[in-house]
Amino acid sequence: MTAAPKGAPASWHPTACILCECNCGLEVEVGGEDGRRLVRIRGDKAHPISEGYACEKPSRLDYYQNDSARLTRPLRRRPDGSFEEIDWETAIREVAERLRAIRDAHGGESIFYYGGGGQGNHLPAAYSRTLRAVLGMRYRSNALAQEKTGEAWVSGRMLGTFTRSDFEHCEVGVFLGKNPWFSHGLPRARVTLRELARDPDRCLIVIDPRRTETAELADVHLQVSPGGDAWLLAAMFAALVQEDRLADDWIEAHCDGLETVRPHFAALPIAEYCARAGVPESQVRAAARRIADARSVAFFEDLGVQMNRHSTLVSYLHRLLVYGTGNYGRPGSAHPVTSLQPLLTMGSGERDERSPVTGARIISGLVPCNVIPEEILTDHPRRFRAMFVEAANPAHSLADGPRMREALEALDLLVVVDVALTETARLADYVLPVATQFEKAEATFFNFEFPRNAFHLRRALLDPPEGLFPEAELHARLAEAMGVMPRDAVDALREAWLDGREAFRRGFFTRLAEDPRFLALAPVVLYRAIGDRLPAGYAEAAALWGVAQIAAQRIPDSLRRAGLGGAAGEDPGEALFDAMLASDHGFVFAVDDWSDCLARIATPNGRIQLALPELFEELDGLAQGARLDRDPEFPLVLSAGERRSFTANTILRDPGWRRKDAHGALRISPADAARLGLADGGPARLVTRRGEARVRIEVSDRMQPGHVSLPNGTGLAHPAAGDRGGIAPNELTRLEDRDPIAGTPWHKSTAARLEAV
Ligand SMILES: Nc1nc2c(c(=O)[nH]1)N[C@H]1C(S)=C(S)[C@@H](COP(=O)(O)OP(=O)(O)OC[C@H]3O[C@@H](n4cnc5c(=O)[nH]c(N)nc54)[C@H](O)[C@@H]3O)O[C@H]1N2
Ligand SMILES: Nc1nc2c(c(=O)[nH]1)N[C@H]1C(S)=C(S)[C@@H](COP(=O)(O)OP(=O)(O)OC[C@H]3O[C@@H](n4cnc5c(=O)[nH]c(N)nc54)[C@H](O)[C@@H]3O)O[C@H]1N2
Ligand code: SF4
Ligand SMILES: [Mo]
Repeated sequence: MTAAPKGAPASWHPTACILCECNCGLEVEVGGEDGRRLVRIRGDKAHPISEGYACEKPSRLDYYQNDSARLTRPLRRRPDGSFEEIDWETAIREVAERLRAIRDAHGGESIFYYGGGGQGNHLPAAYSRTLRAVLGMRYRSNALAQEKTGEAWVSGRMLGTFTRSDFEHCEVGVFLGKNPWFSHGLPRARVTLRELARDPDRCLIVIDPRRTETAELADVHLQVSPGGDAWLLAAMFAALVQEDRLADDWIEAHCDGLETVRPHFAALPIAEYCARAGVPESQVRAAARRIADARSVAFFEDLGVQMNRHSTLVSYLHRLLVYGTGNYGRPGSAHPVTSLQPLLTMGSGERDERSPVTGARIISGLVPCNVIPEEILTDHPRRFRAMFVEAANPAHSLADGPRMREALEALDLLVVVDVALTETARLADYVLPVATQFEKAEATFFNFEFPRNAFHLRRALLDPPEGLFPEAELHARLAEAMGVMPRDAVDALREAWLDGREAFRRGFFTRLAEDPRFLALAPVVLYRAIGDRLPAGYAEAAALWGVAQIAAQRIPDSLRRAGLGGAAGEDPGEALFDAMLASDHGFVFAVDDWSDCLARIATPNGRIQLALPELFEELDGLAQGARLDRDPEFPLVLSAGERRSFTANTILRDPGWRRKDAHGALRISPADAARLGLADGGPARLVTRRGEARVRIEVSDRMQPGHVSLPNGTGLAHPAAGDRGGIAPNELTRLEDRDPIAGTPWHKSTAARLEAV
């Protein structure tokens, strides 16, 4: 099955980077002594989106593939807390039995699913659907519910659909709490940024308290005070309202509610708000005018505001600027996303679903991450009693690490599916190790480009080591152990596949018509039926056959324009699936047209809704908060978790991978360092309301006084870590520091103080 059999001469193989959502196409030379090393890595010129681009990180991917501490056997926790290795038969049987027992005693709703994929691996989420459906696991979450759910809520109500922006063609590009020079998030980020910065007719605007690498390139850097964005954006929109610079005709043609919104800004004291935001009023007004006058504006909001105070309100204010200036639906502006499989479900808010214990708003089907411990640590009858964690590390990545660990330990059952003995796996009752992302077919649904959008199914580069297999196999075995795998359907579909797609499709849909519950089993049935009949290295792609059928129903025109399913007698779903299996370098699956964007506004009346009354109280309340009150005990604002050159969430665990900043230093302004008597490279004690840590100081003139920052993804337990490795940021953050609407954390505004040691 491997593309590079042991002992064969090394050669280049197409795959993708798994370290951020861009998933740049890569070519990898597999070799080394044991034939299992990722020896050399380069950008893949044949990839339709990244076109040969890659940043500095993927050259270190062998630290992921060949981690010295990789898990090799299933582990079961002993009563004394230590682990013992068990065989797979025992592991699968016991996990299935214990999950079922909890379901029988307390209902499937008491079993919580977390994860399903990180930056490179979304197929586990497809296969786990079976487990979730069979057990009736109603509640789930993942990392999106600590960053994107506020934005999704706003976007859903205003537009009924999610949007991204066209930075390649915009006249003005605005980054709000985002540092794409290091975090990327748009294709070929550094190329696009440089082009934008170099062109005298275009304008790059960065809103960030730090003078980031992106800000250094910018024409305009609005160096907002940490957490001051709501005042800044409110002032910008108010300037447009008061100077009569909104795109009135466009608004009248496509939007509702301006008359409800306008009074909240008509008399807003712009000077006061600018002072609170820490940005000169003249600069704020000039930036607002530049946006209003531009032919097209692209916006990107990210963690600097999404993990901060007023985050949902800021997402709203940001969109008022976008729609208020008509920047939707034309080249260089915001556009809808044609997804192969939506990552976030959207609604215009008619359903109000709540978590069982705390009653927190569930957005896009995801329970807010910050309430998870409170949904466990209680005697409430509907509490979560068990958790199935897959491809995620919540004990490290979610707010309040100590409380999260306490919650995970209080569960009746914790099952963790991972490649490494993570902070979360250490607390599990069962740890189920799986094949890495280079040992199975994988893909992500981070497909956001427009008007051409691409998908990349990667083939396995290597066989997994003896005794390990992918999540697809794991979920198939769990279904078999629970006695729900319909053997007859598997056998019939296996046969039908040999008779051709027509017969296969007929067989599948006939079965589905007879029994609608079959849909939930489809992922593992498909894997068992056709996994081993797909081309070598693609077995785990089986479930994508189903994804392709659904996409063919949902976006037939986009597929057809991409050349899929347009020919007479050609079925679009089959054409899409075939293209997946035939495109080692990725392929364009959707071609859209800017002229269709307005028709894709998915609110009930097809118009953009500018008024979100739920947010007006918080908006008006900004007037009272216009003076900055800092607790004298915690006078600093800590950004707990920033993207740097060598950070990649917790995907690479051995700190040896980091070429720079191995210690994950705390960055501080020269003025604060001098005042506190702290030296560059020296130690200090960092104290927050939640915890404290000994940090290493990096004095940096990129920081403004009062603001300090720590990297994200550091402080991992690893045998090679020694005294390196840095601080786990969530030892310092709190659950209650969260957005009132979306429950997203305020990691970027953690109150802190520093002491000399
Ligand atoms: N190198 C690297 N790249 C990554 C990742 C990684 O781990 N490492 N992770 C990926 C993931 S999962 C994500 S979600 C993205 C996130 O990508 P980004 O959101 O760009 O990441 P951050 O560096 O966490 O935060 C962005 C900026 O917010 C700024 N900020 C802090 N406080 C404030 C504030 O009050 N207001 C404003 N306006 N800005 C503020 C910070 O100074 C920082 O420059 O990156 C992805 N890319
Ligand atoms: N304080 C603070 N906290 C943060 C952030 C911050 O800025 N500040 N950033 C947040 C953000 S934006 C994000 S996206 C989250 C990310 O946090 P998480 O969603 O928890 O994910 P990752 O750290 O990316 O970890 C992915 C896990 O998948 C495992 N893995 C890798 N490959 C495979 C595979 O093939 N199969 C399986 N089953 N597992 C695999 C890895 O070993 C790792 O344990 O962190 C968040 N936490
Ligand atoms: S931009 Fe992201 S996906 Fe591309 S090479 Fe860098 S880390 Fe990997
Ligand atoms: Mo993220």
